Amino acid sequence: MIDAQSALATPTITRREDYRPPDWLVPDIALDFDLDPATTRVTATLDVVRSSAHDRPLRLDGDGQVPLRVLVDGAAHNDWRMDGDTLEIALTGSEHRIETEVAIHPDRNTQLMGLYASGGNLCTQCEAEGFRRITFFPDRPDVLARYSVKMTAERKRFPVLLANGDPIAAGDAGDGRHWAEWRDPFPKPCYLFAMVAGDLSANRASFTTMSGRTVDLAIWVRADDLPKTSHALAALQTAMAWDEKVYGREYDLDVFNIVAVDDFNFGAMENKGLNIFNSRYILADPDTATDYDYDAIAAVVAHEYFHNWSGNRVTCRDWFQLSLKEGFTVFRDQSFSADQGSAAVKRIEDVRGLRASQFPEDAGPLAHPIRPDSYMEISNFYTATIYNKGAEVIRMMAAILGPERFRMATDLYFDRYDGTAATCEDFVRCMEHGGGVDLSQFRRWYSQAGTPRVSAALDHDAGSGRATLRLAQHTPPTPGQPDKEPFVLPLRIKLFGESGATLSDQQLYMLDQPTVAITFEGVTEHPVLSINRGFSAPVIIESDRSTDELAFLSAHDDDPFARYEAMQQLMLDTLVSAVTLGRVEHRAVIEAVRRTLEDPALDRAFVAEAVLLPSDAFIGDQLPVVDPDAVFRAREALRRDLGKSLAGLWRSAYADASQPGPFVYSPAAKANRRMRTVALGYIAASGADDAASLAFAQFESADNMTDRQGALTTLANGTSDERVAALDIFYNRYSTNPLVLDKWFQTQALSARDDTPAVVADLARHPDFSLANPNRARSLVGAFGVNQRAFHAASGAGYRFLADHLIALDKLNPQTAAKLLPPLGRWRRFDEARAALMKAELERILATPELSKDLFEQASKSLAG
Ligand code: B3K
Ligand code: ZN
Repeated sequence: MIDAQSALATPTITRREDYRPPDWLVPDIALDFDLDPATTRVTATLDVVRSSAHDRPLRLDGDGQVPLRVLVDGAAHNDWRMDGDTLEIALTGSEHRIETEVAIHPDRNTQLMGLYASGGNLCTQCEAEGFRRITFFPDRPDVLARYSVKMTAERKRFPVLLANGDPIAAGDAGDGRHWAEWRDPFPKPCYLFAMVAGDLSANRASFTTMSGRTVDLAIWVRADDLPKTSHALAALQTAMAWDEKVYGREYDLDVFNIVAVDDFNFGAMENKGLNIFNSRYILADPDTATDYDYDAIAAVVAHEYFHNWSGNRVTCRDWFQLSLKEGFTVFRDQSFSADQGSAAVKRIEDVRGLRASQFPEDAGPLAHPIRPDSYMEISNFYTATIYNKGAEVIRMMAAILGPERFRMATDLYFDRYDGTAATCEDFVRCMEHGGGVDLSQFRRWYSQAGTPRVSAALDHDAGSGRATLRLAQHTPPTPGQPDKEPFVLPLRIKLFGESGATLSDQQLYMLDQPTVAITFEGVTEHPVLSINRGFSAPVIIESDRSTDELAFLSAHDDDPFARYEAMQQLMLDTLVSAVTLGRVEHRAVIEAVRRTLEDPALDRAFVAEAVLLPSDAFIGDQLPVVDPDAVFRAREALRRDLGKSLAGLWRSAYADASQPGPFVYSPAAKANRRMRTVALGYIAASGADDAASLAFAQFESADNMTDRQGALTTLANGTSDERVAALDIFYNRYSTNPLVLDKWFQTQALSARDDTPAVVADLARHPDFSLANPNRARSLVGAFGVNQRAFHAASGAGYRFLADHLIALDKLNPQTAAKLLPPLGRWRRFDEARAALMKAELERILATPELSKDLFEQASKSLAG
């Protein structure tokens, strides 16, 4: 049974302003698990302490269970009652020992929250509120307890028994069963509890910390998968060393375990000393994982590891503070990844991700500040806003403070709040005290939603040599926030002369007023404005820069991000005028791409990103009303023109990037592979006769998944016979590897072909398709939802498909269903006919009996917004 919500009842709203400290603390808890997939018995012994002089009862959260018994101080106790799912126990003293026992059913747990079965093993997921599905407890992050955990299970099926902290003892329990005991000395909130029982093998290594302690590291997977764990293990060691060097943070237990499971609601989980991962963020070898996968694995391993300090040692007071740990930890993992390869390309990828997922969120019905004020279901707030915009907000503070003062401020934060549950306000105060700055107005980033728009106009008076830059900021209304106060926007600005000379050195300008005029003296030639360099503020810049100026910056700006940005703007301007005015003028883009391809000084990894056109969705975001077909046609026309006009350059880029050699995962080799597939895409776009055979040859001869999938994607977008052959070969070769099969589904769901909606509908009936596995559901239903043209087919078939699958998935796994809803909520951005079809599907979802509160919240807000 999932917790069902009647479609008619409105779920309760939790509000930030209602926060009250806990009535009862739980300094210690002992858990005893008698494990079995069908029925697991959980005995919990809680030492509870009244937190102040009050007479309120002890209230322990549950979810679906009833206590089989309740003991207080060792004796049966009758003064308890169930208030819905909450166990309420009347207590007289200030300290008591409470013992409860429940029975739970891991193999019936399709929500994958609490204790569940995956691939024959048992594992847990507790964040945010899954612990209450395991046992009765005050399930809130500001109740920190020391855990000791005993597990007993059948030895043959579950030879490995893991929990948080350090292993204490193990032994035989008779009857083919065995037991193990673990203890975590660090008090933690229950969302960080974890336990795993399974038939697993470990890839082991060790790490010597800065103070000379040895930590035993292990990554646990199915024995067959062991060879695919070396990349993740190396990334873990690199991340541990990086956190010592950059933040002075040392690991604190004797062991650090990671377990990979196939059924997981998101990427991974930072449970203290026992991270649990979606196997897609652990398993990699050249044959099955792309460079993108390798990078993502290192980033997620680092992210979860970094949480040991930003999240675990210092945790969140309540779930409204989620960005305290997530925004900061994303910023830390982004900085880590930037240090491992090309920082410029990493910044480009991060900003592209922000624009693809966070900007639309900020512009739509689900917009919320990085510190929300209310929620119905907290699982719905693990969003791009909390994570990625949250990271941008930390990045801005780091830029304002500068590296040394930022480090002093983070030291102060870790020092001051170690072992406690803190707030975003606590963090900002540390930035102020440690950094010696006043962030009063800056705090608006925590309370106001929406993406600020900054208009920038530069005037030059040649006679006086004075240039005036007029900046104005405006943030559009978001749900519940009609009027916005001005933000503090740190903007990196530089002026170039058209000769390439620097007319004004880079400065970090703090825009904190609605409008401002900045003057530059001694500007002797026509200045070109380079603004928001490095994407120093997460805003939309609206500038009056001409095509020539953008072309100049795309060739000469010395900030690689700004250079990329100028190219993107040039492409966007070209595509938007093709869509809105029907004006097809591709010359400037073609010349800019030509210069970039021909510039020998540029890193190939950068070139491969810079020559890519903006996505359909991002082009759509620039239009008052999105016309998905017109956007697609305009983009395809420009791609074809680029392919044809620069045919020779694509061929030589392809050849240069195809130098033979064994697979290596290095920045240079990655850049080559990226360039090869980008060039192949343009060769195919040009309509060249040999494009399909070239792609097929790459597909067949590839010794790695990056090249193979790159070729498959190119073929999957086209109409050649090779497409069918390649899809079949790929399927047969990888039919037993679920992670690669996900790619097979995803590539088809993202295809630019006209028949994608029909293909996707067929794939949903494929024997390998299942909604029960979140990765598989996302690979088809999730990918289709972001394929702008296919999803928004005028018939409304795409909307119906998504709604059908969300309704079905909600019965199994509401959290994953709710995550896939946002594309339907974007109806205000489309024409009336599409908007009406989208709204009808949202209404159909809302009319579904026993809808979860997860899906109810997303659908009702999407309809209202
Ligand atoms: N903290 C987890 C996310 C939990 C999501 C719960 N719905 C992983 C992470 O951000 O590192
Ligand atoms: Zn995180």
